[in-house]
Amino acid sequence: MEISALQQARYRYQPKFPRVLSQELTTIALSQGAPTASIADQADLKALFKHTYGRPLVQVVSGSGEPHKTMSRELNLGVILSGGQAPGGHNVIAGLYDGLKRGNPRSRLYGFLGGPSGLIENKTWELTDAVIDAYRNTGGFDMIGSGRTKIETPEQFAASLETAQRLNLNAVLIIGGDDSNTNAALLAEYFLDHHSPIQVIGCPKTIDGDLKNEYIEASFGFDTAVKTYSELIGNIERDANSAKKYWHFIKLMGRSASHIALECALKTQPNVCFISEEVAAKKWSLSQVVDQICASVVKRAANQETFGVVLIPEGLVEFIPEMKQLILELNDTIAAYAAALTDLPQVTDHLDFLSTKLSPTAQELLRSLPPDIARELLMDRDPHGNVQVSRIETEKLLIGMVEKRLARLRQQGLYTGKFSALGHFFGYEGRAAFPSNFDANYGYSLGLNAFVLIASGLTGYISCVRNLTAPAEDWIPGGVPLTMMMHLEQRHGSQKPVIQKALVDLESTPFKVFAAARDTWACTTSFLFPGGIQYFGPPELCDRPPRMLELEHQGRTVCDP
Ligand code: FBP
Repeated sequence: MEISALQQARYRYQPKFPRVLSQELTTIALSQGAPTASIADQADLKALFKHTYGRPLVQVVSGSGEPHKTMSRELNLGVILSGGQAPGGHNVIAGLYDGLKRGNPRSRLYGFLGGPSGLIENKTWELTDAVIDAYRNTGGFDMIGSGRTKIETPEQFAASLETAQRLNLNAVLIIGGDDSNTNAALLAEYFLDHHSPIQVIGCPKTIDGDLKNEYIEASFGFDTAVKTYSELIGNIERDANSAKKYWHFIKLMGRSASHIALECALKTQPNVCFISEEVAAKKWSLSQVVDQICASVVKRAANQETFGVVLIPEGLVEFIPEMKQLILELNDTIAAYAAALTDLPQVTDHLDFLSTKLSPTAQELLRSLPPDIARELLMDRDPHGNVQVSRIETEKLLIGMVEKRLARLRQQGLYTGKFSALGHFFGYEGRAAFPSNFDANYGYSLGLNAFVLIASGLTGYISCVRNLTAPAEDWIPGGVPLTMMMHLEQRHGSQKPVIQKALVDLESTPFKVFAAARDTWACTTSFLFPGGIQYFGPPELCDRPPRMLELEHQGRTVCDP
């Protein structure tokens, strides 16, 4: 197979990782903090996770005294990539593999093919030096594939245990987002409940950036995805400023949370950017969202600037109160009438059927939406019960509404400019890019650290590496009990234990920095052109972490568990 020049060069890149993980593995140890509690619903979660609830935070430290023989045990491990692609995933596997072989060259690593279904259906591939070397520092998840199967039925749990036992596994590493790590927690608990010593460890993956908290500073993949989108946005800004004839409406992936939109806004300074969490907090209606875009269009037209850029987070519609209510009602109704709906052939039949089950306000809104958007709202939920927001064309909905509003303003003599808009959706472009140095280093460190957690006998933990704005050598590896990040949530019509999604905090420094600048960006042309990801060169250009992380960490010191 032909290999590009960049891929050849990236094979030679040596990921950087925490200093403590570079020493002889048998000399490192784990320090433990106090017992932990879940973020809410403690009594319910304690009852659901009898074996794994309340375990302490741990940190990898230089050991003293006796060498830790568990690090050099011969082990069989399995690894799963779960959910959407995120740059750095192959490096997590490479880090896990290198740790495993450093511990004991006879140890083995199996990749489960196609995501969690590979575990259920016993579809594996043994990962060897040749396989790992072919994927070091590359994007995508094509080494073993991924999938969104949720392990939820008793049969699926039993089949997973059977596969793990048949392969004589000591542990499974699940690399995924909030839902997949919830699955890791459930599987860890299930194995212990069935008297199996097989361990389960999770790893924070997602371009969306919504798997974070006090201990998980970021998920891997976010940095590369936002740098890729920001390059494209900057290029579009420059094109817009050259041609001076288009408004570009750019929807950005990221599910419910607006971390991607916020980071891209900080990097590119567009004319308008919505943060869904603010829309929800201020209860802006769809019409108020449109007002804000029109205000920028009108002001800029008065300065002869008939062009601009609007950033729209993928999940925006879920946060506009009237749309949110409609989606909630649709979720519950679709779950309750799943069987009846499969018998209806046409989307229009679905619309008619569901309309009769919704509240009058929701019915009215559903009928008032352009037919394509109504159809997109009815599409299948993903296996975790989420609306597939990436398939709702919010950019087109907003362009249509802005056009109508501007026509009215023109009739009223309040606007005289020209408005021509183009819609874009950036999502898949960023999920499989060559990982930035930050993601290559972070992914590798998370994988190597996961090996240490496994070799130390832990289960029900997520691999965690902190202090990420410092040079990689000073990063702090450790583990967080998965139950600590959980609460109960309504899913598929009932209360389920899940890891809480992190949304944009409107009190955070990154949001405040954005909010302080956006009025200027709305009427002037303040575009920033970040350019493409730099893989080779000075660290201040190549190794920088996400801007949001830099702003969040200003003046902060990282404490022990
Ligand atoms: P996860 O990391 O949670 O799997 O999601 C990543 C993501 O890219 C979301 O931003 C997006 O909404 C979704 O996956 C798209 O899903 P799919 O790949 O199934 O089209």
